[in-house]
Amino acid sequence: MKRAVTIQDISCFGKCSLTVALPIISAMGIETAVIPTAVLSTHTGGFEGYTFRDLTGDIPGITSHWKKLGLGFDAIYTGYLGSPAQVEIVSDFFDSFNTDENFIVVDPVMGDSGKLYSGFTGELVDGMRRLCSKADYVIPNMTEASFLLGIPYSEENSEKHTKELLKRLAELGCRYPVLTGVRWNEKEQGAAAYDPVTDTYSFSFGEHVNRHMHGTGDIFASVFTGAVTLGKTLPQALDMAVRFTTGCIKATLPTADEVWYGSCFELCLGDLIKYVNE
Ligand code: PXL
Repeated sequence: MKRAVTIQDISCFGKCSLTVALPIISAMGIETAVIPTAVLSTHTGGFEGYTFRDLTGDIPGITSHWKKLGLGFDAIYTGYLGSPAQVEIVSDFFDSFNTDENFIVVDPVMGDSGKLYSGFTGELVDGMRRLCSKADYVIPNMTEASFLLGIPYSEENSEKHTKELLKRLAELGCRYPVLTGVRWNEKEQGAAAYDPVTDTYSFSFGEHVNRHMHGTGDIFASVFTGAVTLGKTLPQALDMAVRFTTGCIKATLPTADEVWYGSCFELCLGDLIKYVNE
């Protein structure tokens, strides 16, 4: 059985980060170890007065215990990280557990719609940029890509712009950049990836639903990580992640009043298992 470890926060309410990654990657038939980086009463995007307990201090102890046990992982996947200090400690985790046989996915969760999430500063962006240089796959949205590249966020969304962003993201040092929130027309939304070695781009699109839903980036990154762990190619992983994320958004629409509560991905897990076995 394949084994992944995912390193991100637990938002106790408001489906995102670990409460999304753990069920999704597990449903794909992959053992999923976790390192919770913080415990929040809710995520930070849409709720007032959330609590935040930082667990950075626990990570070195978990790392050294796992090292003593001789544990290894086929995939290492990071999401929301709460502080620049935490990013450095996760970077040490990569040094301890990265091998020639496994791979690292960094979802540089930092913001959306041109803005950084609550509590994040340029120092966190700098740390994330360094973390991305150690990754095999990085999965920013358009906002995160512009912060990583130090360029102004632009509403421009065209094939030319997508390709330019991907090329520049590859220069940060990761092996394969993957960009989400790609939308060249009113009807479709999807994701794009770039392989700098062969200089090839992959694109995948689903129906565009004009409704922002919280946690969809985490859903995408979880499925993408699971698919690569199972040996799918980059275009196949991209397709599976776009297909499942689009399905989750559509399944949420009938009850989508409080979209910051997250999307109804649970209703779509059966489809995901089918995609894995196709
Ligand atoms: O979905 C990304 C995410 C994860 N974790 C926390 C967040 C967010 C986005 O706002 O606040 C705590």
